Amino acid sequence: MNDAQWYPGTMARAVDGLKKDLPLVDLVVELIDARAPVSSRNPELKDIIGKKNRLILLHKADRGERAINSRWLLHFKEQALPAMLTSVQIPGTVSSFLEYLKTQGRRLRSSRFKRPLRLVIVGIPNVGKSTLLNYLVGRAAARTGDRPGVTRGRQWVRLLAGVELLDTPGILPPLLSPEAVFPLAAIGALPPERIDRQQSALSLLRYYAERGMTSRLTAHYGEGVEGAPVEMLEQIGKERGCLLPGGKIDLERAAALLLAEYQAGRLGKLSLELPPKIEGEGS
Ligand SMILES: Nc1nc2c(ncn2[C@@H]2O[C@H](COP(=O)(O)OP(=O)(O)OP(=O)(O)O)[C@@H](O)[C@H]2O)c(=O)[nH]1
Ligand SMILES: [Mg+2]
Repeated sequence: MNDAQWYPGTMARAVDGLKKDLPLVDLVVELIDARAPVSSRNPELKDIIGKKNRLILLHKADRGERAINSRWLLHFKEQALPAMLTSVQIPGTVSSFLEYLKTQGRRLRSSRFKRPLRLVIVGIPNVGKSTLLNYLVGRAAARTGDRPGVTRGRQWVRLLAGVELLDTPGILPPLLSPEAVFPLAAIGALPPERIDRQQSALSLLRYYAERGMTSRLTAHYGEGVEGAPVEMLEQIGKERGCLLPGGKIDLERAAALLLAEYQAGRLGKLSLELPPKIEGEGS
């Protein structure tokens, strides 16, 4: 599938907008999802922004596993890519980000440019761009929503003395490789009509099993959730009363419920992608 096709129009406009805005900014903040740092990045961004400074925010860090979040940070460090963990649920992380901006702003002011640091936040749909912006600005400067593709307009906002933020839609298309479909569906980055809920739910259940974490599911849905992924989904449907007329289990509803509960963080922290092994680390 061509990734330009899956979000027609909106994506092309967002990328064009970003290209126009780039000459105005000093720093591009790439918001990615800490649970899926591979799939939630746009691989073309590097070429789009060229030599411009970049900072990666592994956002929604509250939803990722702490140890894995830290390993991802190390991974980006090893690639010489500046990165930080952020979450609007963990205020200290946003303060650290602001400190970083303050330092960069000071650096720019004392350089020959003598002007504020200007930045733009970009990221794939639903990664938390508007929420973070609202949090930073401290008022509802941008609309937020739990559906992809909500932001439309754009504006400059003054974040700190010497730091200005451009609120663009900044929506980048993720690359829809076969491996990316499940993590992107699980983090809510795909339009609902593009998601095969049952497949995504089965992938999520298989992933819990692979990670040896099915006890999370039994703790939440009951001891009977075991066996192959489809059996687990059936059991979840049974436990939650997802039944079709005639008493058959409504797997579609069970799948939607599981995905919604994962997205709402009700199943605990779960990182969906693991960083490559770090040198010297045990298995
Ligand atoms: N757990 C958690 N949820 C967050 C965080 N930041 C944002 N969210 C939630 O993520 C969802 C999407 O947030 P938005 O700010 O609308 O995302 P966006 O990137 O602007 O999305 P589009 O405008 O559709 O591209 C909302 O339900 C937010 O409440 C965070 O740090 N942690
Ligand atoms: Mg938005």
